[in-house]
Amino acid sequence: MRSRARIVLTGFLVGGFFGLLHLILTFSVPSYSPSSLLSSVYPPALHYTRPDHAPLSTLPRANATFVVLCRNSDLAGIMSSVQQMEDRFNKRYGYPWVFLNDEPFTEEFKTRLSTLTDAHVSFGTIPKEHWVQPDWIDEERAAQQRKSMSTDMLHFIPYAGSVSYRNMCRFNSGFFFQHELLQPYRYYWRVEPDVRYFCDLDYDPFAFMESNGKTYGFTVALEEYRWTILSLWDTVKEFMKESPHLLPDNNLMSFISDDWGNTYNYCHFWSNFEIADMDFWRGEAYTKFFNFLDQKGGFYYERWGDAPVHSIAASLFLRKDEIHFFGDIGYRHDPFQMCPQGDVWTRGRCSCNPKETMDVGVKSCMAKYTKANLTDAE
Ligand SMILES: Nc1nc2c(ncn2[C@@H]2O[C@H](COP(=O)(O)OP(=O)(O)OP(=O)(O)O)[C@@H](O)[C@H]2O)c(=O)[nH]1
Ligand SMILES: *[C@@H]1O[C@H](CO)[C@@H](O)[C@H](O)[C@H]1NC(C)=O
Ligand SMILES: [Mg+2]
Repeated sequence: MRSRARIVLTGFLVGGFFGLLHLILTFSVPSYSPSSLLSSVYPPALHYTRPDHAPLSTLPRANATFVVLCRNSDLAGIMSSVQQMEDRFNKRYGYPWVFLNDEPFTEEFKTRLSTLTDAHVSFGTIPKEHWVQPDWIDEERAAQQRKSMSTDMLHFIPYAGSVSYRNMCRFNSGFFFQHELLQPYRYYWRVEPDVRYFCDLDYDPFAFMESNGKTYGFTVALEEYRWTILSLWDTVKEFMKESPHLLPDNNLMSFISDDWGNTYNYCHFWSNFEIADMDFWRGEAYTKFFNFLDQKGGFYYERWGDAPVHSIAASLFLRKDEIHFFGDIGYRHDPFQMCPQGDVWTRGRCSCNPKETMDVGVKSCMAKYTKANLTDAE
């Protein structure tokens, strides 16, 4: 009896000690910092540093890179996207990653992203003049517009009051491909935080673009919120009148307009996924087009998105055969997704619900794309 009592007592003491320790650790450290606490618990060997010469795939690669624009606060979401891309495709190919931010990336961000791939990774800060609202924008007018768009009770306009969102849209429209870290490359695949890649990719889409003469690739085509681009099409028409020679005959005009260019039907490619050729954005037609749009101020007075801007340019300045629908790359960016159909779905071992896909539905523009793609130039 006595010894059992002692065991019980010891149990209480030991349990109490650890319980107290737990309490102290949980509550008595108000500025609980995971990294400092963990570094005292885990042995240093667990702090991963990527070797200088990590093994890369020996496959011949296209002149291409992944590109990510994000904030330090997007860390968790972008780790998830990068890991999926590596698992589904890039661990077999070793294409480099370029991360861009309007502020410097933190050391933690860089370390954590570098651990997810064996490929070359680089981190860049965006020059101010490629990001901030230019001086010649009338801030009073822009502020007034932001206010009336965000208090518009009739239409829901996402990010109506945000300046940084507008900076982001303008940067993605006219500047990302000018960043010095992207100069060595021609093709890019844009990746965003918190997206899903549903399928294994058993071929190289960059090499596909190159060998098939493709310039712009997409997965989701849908309608844009019209209240963000009220004067965009009039501006585009003005540009077309000025520079008709930039439009090839067999372009994709009938994807974006139901009346031969008189009005915009709001169809666009969802630019959070893009596999495309930066030399197109760097070329004459797009440079003139972007500068024309930019000086109208619609990136700030309205909220022109890079998706309609890229899509309109691709549909006007490219031949339709230069645009490619990646119907085999299952992809989700909330709240929409494209899930491959038929045997493509099996080949890629896709994990998405094939019934949920933007190929169909009221807001989808895939029917229009398919029709426009089949119709010969008038
Ligand atoms: N560095 C930086 N990146 C940004 C900023 N705003 C947006 N981004 C990035 O730009 C891309 C598009 O922004 P999102 O906030 O995803 O915009 P969205 O896709 O239209 O909308 P949701 O994803 O539904 O919020 C993402 O990769 C973001 O991480 C910013 O102010 N700074
Ligand atoms: C890759 O493409 C870029 C942009 O077109 C070009 O400047 C660069 O020389 C190319 N690199 C190679 C190795 O072909
Ligand atoms: Mg997004």
